[in-house]
Amino acid sequence: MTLQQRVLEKTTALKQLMKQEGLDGLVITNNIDQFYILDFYFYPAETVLLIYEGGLVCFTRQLYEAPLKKMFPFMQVIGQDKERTAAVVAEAARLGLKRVGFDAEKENYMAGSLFKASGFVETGSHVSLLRQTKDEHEIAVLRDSCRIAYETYEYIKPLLKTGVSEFEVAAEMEKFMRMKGASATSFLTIIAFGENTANPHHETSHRKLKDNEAVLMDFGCIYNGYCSDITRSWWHGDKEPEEYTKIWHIVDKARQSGIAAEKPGVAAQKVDATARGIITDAGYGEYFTHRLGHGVGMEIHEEPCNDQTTTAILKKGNVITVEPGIYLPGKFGVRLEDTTVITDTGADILTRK
Ligand SMILES: [Mn+2]
Repeated sequence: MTLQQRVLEKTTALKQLMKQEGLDGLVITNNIDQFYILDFYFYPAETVLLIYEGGLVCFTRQLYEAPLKKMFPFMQVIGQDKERTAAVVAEAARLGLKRVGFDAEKENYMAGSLFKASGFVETGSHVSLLRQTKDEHEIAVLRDSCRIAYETYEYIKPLLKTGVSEFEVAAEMEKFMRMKGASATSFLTIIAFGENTANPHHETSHRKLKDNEAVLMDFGCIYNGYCSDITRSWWHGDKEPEEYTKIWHIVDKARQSGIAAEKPGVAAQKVDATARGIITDAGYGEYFTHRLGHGVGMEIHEEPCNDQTTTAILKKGNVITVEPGIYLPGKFGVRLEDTTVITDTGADILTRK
């Protein structure tokens, strides 16, 4: 599929959603949403897209005007370095648009106030809704991104020697991912040794690895615009405590049961409940202190979320993590995480070779 066809497919889907809500125009100011639609990365707050039945208008920095016109001959490009919000309002009036929506969740207060004062209406996140369901092209890219993360784990595991610091390990992994073509990490790489593994959101530090202690790593990369997310935990040394082995296997069973529960039509809440049930039944419920997982795509945390209160129903093309954990304060913790995609009949693990 050409870039033009992909843009057309996405704008057509958006126009469908706009129609359902009685909108004849929609402004998109979030740069990741813009990246999703155009496959072109703008920095935050430098571009506004206006979609309407008859076309697509892009208000952006002067320097992008010529290259964008070339890339997207079907798009009207207006290079304007200042007062873009007012220009969008003026253009909507010139086009005779009656009801223009803006994303109330993502809009910043200043621009949102001006849009509202100009008669634009607050709407939900239409682009976020589309982004929840990944198409074949997106799944292929996510598969590559997750494969790189998995290969990084395989690469680094034998290199973890006593005396190495959490920072050194993180740096080595991040270099490996960049060499594989990743543009960045998908979030701050978490490397935890010893008692640090009992803190689910540990901040990587100068702490050095000692003999016989727990290791936990939670990381991912951004590859061609899409994020990966993986967590692995293991014992460094030959004197693995019985309790560590025990909780590792409980968490692994919870991870496998969660993934086995995933399929189209199933409530995301039920996937959380299935995995959580394994940990609770084993007597460690109070030590699993976070949600089971979250959607992954162009951003590391997207919908649908995999927790105890969500009303989301899983659909083919959703990409979500399953990441149960048990954290024993002051001692050690185990978390095992895979990124998965919902298929016709179940779920596929993406964080693998
Ligand atoms: Mn995660």
